[in-house]
Order: sequence, then C-alpha cells, then structure tokens
Amino acid sequence: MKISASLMCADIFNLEKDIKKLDNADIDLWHIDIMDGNYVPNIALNFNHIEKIKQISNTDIEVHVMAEKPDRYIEKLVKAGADYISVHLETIKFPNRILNLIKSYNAKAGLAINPGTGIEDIKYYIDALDYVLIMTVEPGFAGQKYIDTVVPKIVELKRMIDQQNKNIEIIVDGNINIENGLKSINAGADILVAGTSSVFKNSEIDKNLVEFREKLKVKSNV
Ligand code: S6P
Ligand code: MG
Repeated sequence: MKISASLMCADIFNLEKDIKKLDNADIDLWHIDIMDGNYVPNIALNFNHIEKIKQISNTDIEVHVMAEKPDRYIEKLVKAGADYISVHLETIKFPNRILNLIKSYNAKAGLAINPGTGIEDIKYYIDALDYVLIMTVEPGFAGQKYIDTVVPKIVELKRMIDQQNKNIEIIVDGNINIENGLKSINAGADILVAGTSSVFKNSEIDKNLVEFREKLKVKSNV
C-alpha cells in the first residue's frame, strides 16, 4: 500500500517545508491535481509547481489531469517532471492513443474515472494501462464526502486485473480517511491519495502521515 500526498491541500505559503517534512516521513508519491476551470470548476496546481517540486524532491510525481482535451498537456507535464499521468476517461475520445502517448515518454499511464463511470468502460484499454485512478468523490474539490457506491467497483476492477494477470495499480482519490482508506484497501486499492481527510487535516503533517500509515497497516494487515 502506498500513499500519494495531494499537494493542493498543502500549505501554499510553506510548500517547500511541507514537501521536506513528508519526504522525511517517507511519503511514496506526490499527487498533483491539474484543473482547467472548465472540465471542473476549479484551478489547482500547474506545470511550474511540478518543475519546482522535481528540483527539491526525489519522490515520484503522480499527476491527475482534470481538463478538457488533456492530450494538449502531456508533453509539458512530462518535461516538467511527471512520472505518472492519469487523464479522465470522460474527457477523451481515443484512450489507447493518449495512454500510448504518455508511455512513449516513459511515464506511467493511467485512466481516471468518476464515481458514475463503470469498469466496463475501461476494460477495452486494459493492455495499455499502468494504473486506474478511481475517484471516490466527484472531481474538482478537496473536502468532499466519500461515495460508498464506488466500493464494489474497486472490487470488480481488482478482480478483472487479477483474472488477466495484469500489473495495474489502483489509486483511490477523495476523502480517504482511515475508515475509507480501509474500505478501499480491502476492496483492492494499492495507492491512497491523502488530502484534508488525513495528512493535511492540521499542520502536523509528518506526524499525521506516520499515524495514518500505521493505523492502516495494523487494521488491514498490508
Ligand atoms: C479532487 C482532487 C483530489 C483532492 C483530494 C483531497 O478533485 O482530485 O485529489 O485533492 O481528494 O483530499 P480530501 O481528503 O480533501 O478529499
Ligand atoms: Mg486528484
């Protein structure tokens, strides 16, 4: 089980400090939300953040693109330092094409799906996928409530991956506190996005990360 810290939830005035604190506490990934204010009614981080983070941290950068026509951003994201890139299935016409484009830059390629999008819609792309990001809230904002109806979908996806013997990771994103983290891990999630519900719930972010990981480990035996 890995934890990806959602940096749009960090203290924007102390971003470097927050990054160093979490790196010292062995964070696994940085989760970077890219929004266009169009597909979702919000703006989060940008290419410059990725570039600067890359200069001060060796931790892999996992980028979640919530934008129309995401193919426009792939090259810039990789050049800025993205190691993982997921694009929303709901925003693209030709998933295989964009997944292969991401992989052509040696980045990991993922499809992100909203709570209302089913697994049947991604099964055709399984050969091109390195990971799937399952939204457990509607995309656009931190601080929302976990949508429980996604849990059977995680189970179904995990079953499909195992049946076909694929090496595809499942990320869950949205209101991942201990309770929802456990539900997600037990359903088959490999990577949890940590935002205001866990690591960034107060300023003691490194302590929160250690506690979060410990509690999940003890209760889920992973
Ligand atoms: C939401 C975004 C997420 C949030 C994260 C916040 O559109 O994709 O990555 O940053 O979910 O975490 P929390 O715990 O506040 O929901
Ligand atoms: Mg996200």
